[in-house]
Amino acid sequence: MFTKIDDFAAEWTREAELTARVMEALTDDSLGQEVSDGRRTLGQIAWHLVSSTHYMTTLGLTFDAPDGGVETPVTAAFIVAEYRRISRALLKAVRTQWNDTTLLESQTIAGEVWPNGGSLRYTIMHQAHHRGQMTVLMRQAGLRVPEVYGPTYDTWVEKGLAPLA
Ligand code: NI
Repeated sequence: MFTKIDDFAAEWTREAELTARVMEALTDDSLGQEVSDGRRTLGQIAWHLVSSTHYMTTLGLTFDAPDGGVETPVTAAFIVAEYRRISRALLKAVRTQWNDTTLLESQTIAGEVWPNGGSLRYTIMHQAHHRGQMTVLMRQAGLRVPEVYGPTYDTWVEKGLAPLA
């Protein structure tokens, strides 16, 4: 969990940029790529990362909801623009409405007691989880995936190295 606002701010800034870069590689056609028949699509997962960020308002932070509501938008450009807006809004809300003491305070979420600093950690882990799902679906949709935590297949090849797999 986070005990310092500055630590969260630094990590969220890095992570949000990684997420936005992945989203910027989306195309409108790719948004319909399904996890499996009839299951969630790439567009729905990308939009989930926008809309789920707003969940932090239930913990007492105040910031604007995504413009697209709960329906998954049909353009990739809209999704990434809203992601950039709401990821900045979350950071601003945390910086201006919480402090290091607030991070140690707990709230009950679905019957479980969570310190606010733990909820912020969860928000980052949850985002990384769905971002990983996105990169697999993007490959399946024929897109090139940007580097997230290390080289991709393409960047290994471009460096003249044998890809690991
Ligand atoms: Ni989720």
